[in-house]
Amino acid sequence: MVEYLKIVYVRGRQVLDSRGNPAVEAAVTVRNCIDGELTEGRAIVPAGSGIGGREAAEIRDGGDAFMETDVKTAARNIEKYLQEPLAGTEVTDQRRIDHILRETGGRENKEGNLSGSGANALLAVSLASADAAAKALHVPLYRYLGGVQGQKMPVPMMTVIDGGAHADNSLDVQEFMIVPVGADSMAQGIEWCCEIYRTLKKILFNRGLATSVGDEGGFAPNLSTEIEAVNFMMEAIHASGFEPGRDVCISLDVAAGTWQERGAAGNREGKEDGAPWKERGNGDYCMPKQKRCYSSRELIQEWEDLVERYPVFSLEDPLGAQDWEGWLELTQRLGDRTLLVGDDLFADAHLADAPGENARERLQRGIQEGCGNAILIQPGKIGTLSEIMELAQLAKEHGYRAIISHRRGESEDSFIADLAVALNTGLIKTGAPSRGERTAKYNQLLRIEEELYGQV
Ligand code: 2PG
Ligand code: MG
Repeated sequence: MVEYLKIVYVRGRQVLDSRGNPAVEAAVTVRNCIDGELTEGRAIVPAGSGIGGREAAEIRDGGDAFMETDVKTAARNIEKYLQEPLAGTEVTDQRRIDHILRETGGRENKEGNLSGSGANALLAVSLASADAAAKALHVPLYRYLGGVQGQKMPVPMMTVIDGGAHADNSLDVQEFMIVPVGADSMAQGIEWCCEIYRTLKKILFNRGLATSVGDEGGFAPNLSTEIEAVNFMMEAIHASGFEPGRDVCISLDVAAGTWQERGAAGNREGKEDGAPWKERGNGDYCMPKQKRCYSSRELIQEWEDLVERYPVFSLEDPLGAQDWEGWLELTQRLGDRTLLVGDDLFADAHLADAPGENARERLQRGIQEGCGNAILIQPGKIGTLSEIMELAQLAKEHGYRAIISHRRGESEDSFIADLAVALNTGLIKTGAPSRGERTAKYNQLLRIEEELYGQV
């Protein structure tokens, strides 16, 4: 391969995510072999809820109780372990870079640092390399990543109410979203959603409910049921002058795996018994806040009723990641009417009972067994950029929709906006139209749309 843009430095630093938690930023500097010019690319890898170590190995201990020193160590390790193997590599050879990252990161070393738990550091370098390449070539990132083909603006799946692990309110469903399916453009879709978001705020305020926001910028009122939340959304859609189903649909990220976690309180009578999930062992889903429990079968029925009553565009993780049987039944019953999105279902690498399984293998299993019809792609849960692209391709080849997604803990880095356009996934999930780390993605999408299609 002709060497044109060589990597000269690879650095890491600890920066902040949107919750004040530490995150890893990587900086990759390349030298143009023709004129000697130096260009730096950067990327910050965000973090999620990190349910009990089920997520692909970040340098954290999962969840909020992060180990500060470990994030710092991960950042330092970028230079310590990756500078040497990457120096001199052609930065446009992304596959080679990612191969080197996997080889180096997967190797045991005495400190045990980059092995396994350095996934966020590796991804940061992988994305920063692409950013450096695009900048050095003076092409927009989406075009560098997607070439001539990357031109489809995604429909935003915009969060308007937060619950579950993302907010300290009474709701157990993690995200309530609106999807402007009838909009003619990305810009119009964002405008519609913002109008509905503002209307919802007024409605909640007028009922004396809280309008403060959760981790992803959605409102976080205390409501007695999830249906109440859905009804407020429907009211806001109507009051903003849109027709539910035709103009705007509803999506939920249930994150039902969090209803099965060890220690999830509640029993079938609705009383808190504190019995840990594993000891109960009956396959039930227990809403940790509202203390209502469902069997897999009962929960499937709930989702069917919901889809019958409301214009549901998608249900993400409506069942737990180990409930393959339930997923099969749900897909048979609802798969032709709504998107059934696997997030934890497919990205739950390092499951205690399936060590070493990665997102690709889990998606392959889903495809073979007929579970779900869409995958949520959160870069932090997958691996390097090449692996993310391969996963999106695998989904596409088998008729699964792919949704590019943000994380709960985010940053101002808008890489996923460019990635969604480059991969033509047609869908992006990146929170509410509030909080700078969420609007950074929407604003970048607006710029890209203007560049591709002119002002709309
Ligand atoms: C999800 C994501 C993003 P987290 O579950 O889809 O909303 O949340 O970053 O907490 O995994
Ligand atoms: Mg999810």
